[in-house]
Amino acid sequence: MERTFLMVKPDGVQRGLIGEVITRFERRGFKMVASRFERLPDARVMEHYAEHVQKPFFPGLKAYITSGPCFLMVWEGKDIVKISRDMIGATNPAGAAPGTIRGDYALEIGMNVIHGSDSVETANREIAIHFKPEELVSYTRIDEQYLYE
Ligand code: DAT
Ligand code: MG
Repeated sequence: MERTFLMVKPDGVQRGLIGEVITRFERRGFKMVASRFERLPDARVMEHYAEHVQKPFFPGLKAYITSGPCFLMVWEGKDIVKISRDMIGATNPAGAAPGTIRGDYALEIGMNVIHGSDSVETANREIAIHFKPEELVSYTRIDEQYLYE
């Protein structure tokens, strides 16, 4: 079963959207297998955003992502990487479709509420950056027999 790394960013935490985000993924049928509430240490920010460190927007991105606590999660389910990206919406909320998290709750690219891994490879990399293998909990949800045929 596929897993992905999702994180409610500091704006989402401050605006009280942790529950809304969790509810959307729970209702879709996905299963949370790990979570942590914390302010991201600088070293982990650099690792997580390695592909963006050299970009002009990185200083602002780093200041934003460390400006307050984040809610980090690992979720599991069939095709979750692609489906969660679809549920999150476009990087720039101005172009994010209504019904997506960014399309419903955000206005600007630098305050876009949530992070989600963009490929299975990225998901595995990001999960390993933020969680130890023993922090991921394997269990069966009682509704799985009515989610998977
Ligand atoms: P996503 O979060 O949709 O995967 P990304 O990986 O390209 O997008 O970028 C990571 C974050 O960096 C993104 O959520 C917001 C910020 N960002 C990306 N491009 C930006 C830009 N051109 N200006 C300002 N912030 C940007
Ligand atoms: Mg990305």
